[in-house]
Amino acid sequence: METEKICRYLQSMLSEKRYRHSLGVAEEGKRLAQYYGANPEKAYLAGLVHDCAKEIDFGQAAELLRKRYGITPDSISVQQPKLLHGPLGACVAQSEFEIYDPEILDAIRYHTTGKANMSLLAKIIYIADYIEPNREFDGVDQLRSTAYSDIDQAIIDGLDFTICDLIKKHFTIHPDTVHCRNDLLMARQKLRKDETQNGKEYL
Ligand code: DGI
Ligand code: FE
Ligand code: FE
Repeated sequence: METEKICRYLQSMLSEKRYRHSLGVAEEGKRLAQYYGANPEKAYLAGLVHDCAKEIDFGQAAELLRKRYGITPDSISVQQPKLLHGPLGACVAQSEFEIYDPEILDAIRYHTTGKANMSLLAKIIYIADYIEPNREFDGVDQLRSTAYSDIDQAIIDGLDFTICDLIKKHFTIHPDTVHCRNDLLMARQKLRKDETQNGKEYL
């Protein structure tokens, strides 16, 4: 489906504020993709539609996933139905917007929790969602600057922020959120270890 048609469709599904946020994530995603050498068109499209299922009634989301798309949601997401808008969004993007690119669908599916072994595109959408120009929270400018110097660190910082907030509210933490953070921290430690070991060889 052409982008213009997707935009019109999205406007009918989302509040004005959520639609503006989606355009912000699309633009930020495109910028990050240009900066990190990912595909800017894919990033724009993924950003544009990432929240397409956000305003589907919480009560209906699990049922829709099961009955219409044949997907059984995990128990944490059923208990916290906000978490369903990523997986449901990937289904809607495919069935309504005719998006079939698995990398784009994956970026939409995991944009809330992240996951282990994220593609560069998925990382870009995760962090673009956090730092797009309409976002305002303490520390957003710092996170914006980290996003353009070290994207993995920016995602770790975003996850830390989300996890701390969830803990303060006594909310559940989705295993994908934990796996994503562990994966990035382990990769970071491995990199450091490799650097140290390589350093020693030159001594
Ligand atoms: O859809 P957006 O508002 O643009 O942003 P998002 O898709 O990142 O959703 C953020 C919400 O998701 C926020 O209310 C916190 C919640 N969330 C993120 N990770 C987890 C989570 N909630 C639970 N229970 N567990 C998580 O791991
Ligand atoms: Fe979202
Ligand atoms: Fe979003």
